Amino acid sequence: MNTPDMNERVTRRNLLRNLGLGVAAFTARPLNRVMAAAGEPLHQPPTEFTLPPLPYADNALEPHLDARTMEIHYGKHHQAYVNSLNAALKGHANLLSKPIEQLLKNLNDVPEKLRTPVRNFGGGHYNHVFYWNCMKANGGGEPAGDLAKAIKKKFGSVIAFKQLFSATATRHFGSGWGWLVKNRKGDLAVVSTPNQDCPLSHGQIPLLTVDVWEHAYYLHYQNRRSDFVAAWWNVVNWDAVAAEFGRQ
Ligand code: MN3
Repeated sequence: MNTPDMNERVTRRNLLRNLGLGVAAFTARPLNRVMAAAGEPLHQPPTEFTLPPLPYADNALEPHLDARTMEIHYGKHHQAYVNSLNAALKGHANLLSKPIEQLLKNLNDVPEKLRTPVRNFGGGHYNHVFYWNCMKANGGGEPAGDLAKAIKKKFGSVIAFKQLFSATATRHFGSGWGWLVKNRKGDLAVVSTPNQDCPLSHGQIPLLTVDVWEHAYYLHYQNRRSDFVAAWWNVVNWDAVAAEFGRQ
């Protein structure tokens, strides 16, 4: 005998099947989003920003980045940037449907009233997605191929590059990010940005980043930012960095 819950579930599933969306769409998206699509073309532009899945488990980067830090950093801090961005842009469908990269690259095209929220919350969203993707379980080691050649050409050696990057990230005053970027001339550069500012807004292409906000390390490393950055090299996903380098 069906319980009311089961009946409801069956009814929803039939509805989705009738809409041609299938159970996969039902499980992948909140029901209200699927229901809103009823009667609309299936390939609507996105109507809000969403938190993409973390590309690994919360504890995948241990012992270098602990599970509790990852859980709060991703599930609370990153989610809050996404929520705040959506709230700030509510009613601006033309902005909500654009890729975040595009908004950050062209901040001056964003209406002045919305520029600061896009810079802060949009930057917070983009920077965190980029950061998660720069790391993996059993990462670390050395860059290879064309990326390694470019690093050696610019900085003299991989060690010299790592020293400069670590020093830049560690000495950045206050909250912010350390980056390896490609600048306007196509040269590699190590920079830091304050708050949630994104290199894309300065005409730079991000290749690698480390989050040096205290929330990124305080639970495990307390005030020892340099220890965190030193440990972080052990989870760098050099394949992802090389892919960004090759893509641009
Ligand atoms: Mn952060």
